[in-house]
Amino acid sequence: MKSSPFQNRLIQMPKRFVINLSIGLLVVFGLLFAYKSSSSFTGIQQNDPAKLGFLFQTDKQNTTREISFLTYEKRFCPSVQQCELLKPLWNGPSRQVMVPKYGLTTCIIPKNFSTVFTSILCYIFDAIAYKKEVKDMMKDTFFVRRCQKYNEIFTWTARKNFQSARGGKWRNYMIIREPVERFISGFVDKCILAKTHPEAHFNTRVDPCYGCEENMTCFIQNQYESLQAISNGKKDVHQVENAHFSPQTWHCQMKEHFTDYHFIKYTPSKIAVFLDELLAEFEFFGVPKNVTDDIREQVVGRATFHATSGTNYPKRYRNEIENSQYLKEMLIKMYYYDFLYLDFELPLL
Ligand SMILES: *[C@@H]1O[C@H](CO)[C@@H](O)[C@H](O)[C@H]1NC(C)=O
Ligand SMILES: *[C@@H]1O[C@H](CO)[C@@H](O)[C@H](O)[C@H]1NC(C)=O
Ligand SMILES: *[C@@H]1O[C@H](CO)[C@@H](O)[C@H](O)[C@H]1NC(C)=O
Ligand SMILES: CC(=O)N[C@H]1CO[C@H](CO)[C@@H](O)[C@@H]1O
Repeated sequence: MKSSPFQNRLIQMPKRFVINLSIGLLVVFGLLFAYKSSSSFTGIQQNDPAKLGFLFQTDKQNTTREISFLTYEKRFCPSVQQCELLKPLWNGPSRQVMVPKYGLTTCIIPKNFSTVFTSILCYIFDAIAYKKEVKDMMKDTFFVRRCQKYNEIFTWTARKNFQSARGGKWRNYMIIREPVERFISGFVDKCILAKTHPEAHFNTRVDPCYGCEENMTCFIQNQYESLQAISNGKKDVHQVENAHFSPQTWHCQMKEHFTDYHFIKYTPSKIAVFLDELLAEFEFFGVPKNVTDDIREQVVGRATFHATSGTNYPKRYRNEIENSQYLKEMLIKMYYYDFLYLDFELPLL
């Protein structure tokens, strides 16, 4: 279980800063000078973790990543007025699930697996009651959610109503996905497969997928405009499309709480490895072995949450993206700050 290297770096920052202060400063000034556009250069905008030295925390050995991000930022965001990148860390929804008994929490970014994760936390929240009431945890879906009324909250401040049994300490998980993979999976799930799954309620959604059918170019244009409107306060985020395609860094009050989270990268094809790591952590924090074993048994090997993987669609759309400069640019404009803050590589243009 690794937290984002960025986060690790952040935690170790004070020490590193002391050691690397002079080198670091030289590199920073060097970079700024190299871009010699300090007047129009937006840097990462104000009020975000960049102020903590995030982007400019250049390792002497390796500035490739930082330089490539700065290059893209300069290209798509030459000034605040002409910025095509979606805003960083805009505060969208923040649904949190609390497990005081073991001092564990998670903030949920909507997507297929988040439902499963919510059920897992509900199970460990009260294993005995859960076992009695829920026969099949994979059927404890979003619309059922046994625990909803007991341990779900929607703001960071509401956490004060809960006491962690681990001396007031909380381990705050956040499950994140590679932005392009997440986009493809969301598109296939919400715009294509949903049409043939009655429980996905495609037909009762308002203007589902902007009427784009299977046209990803059409969809991404509309989705980008919709998110821009939201971040400018002109639209509400509560709509299936916006909830699933808004940047991950727009969720969970990351603007204030980025450094409080323990990030875990999730890839559906590696669910078994992922669960092993997660459940080993749970055991470390005191969750009984018979409970984690039961979770493993009920979740691994069940196909529900890789709904899209049995089809050809993900491959088809991945190819389409790889061959389209336009789609790649749109993905960068939408998810630049996800790539940056959550430590993923930008698509190459
Ligand atoms: C430098 O960054 C590149 C791209 O992220 C990475 O592949 C490489 O391993 C890094 N090198 C070192 C020495 O960290
Ligand atoms: C997909 O949508 C775009 C933008 O709306 C449009 O220009 C293009 O012709 C559409 N492609 C197909 C195959 O319909
Ligand atoms: C786990 O074991 C404990 C103690 O042996 C027992 O009380 C509990 O019911 C078990 N839980 C499950 C889910 O099997
Ligand atoms: C666990 C869960 O919510 N799985 C859902 C994932 O998405 C597919 C397709 O929309 C559903 O059929 C699953 O129930």
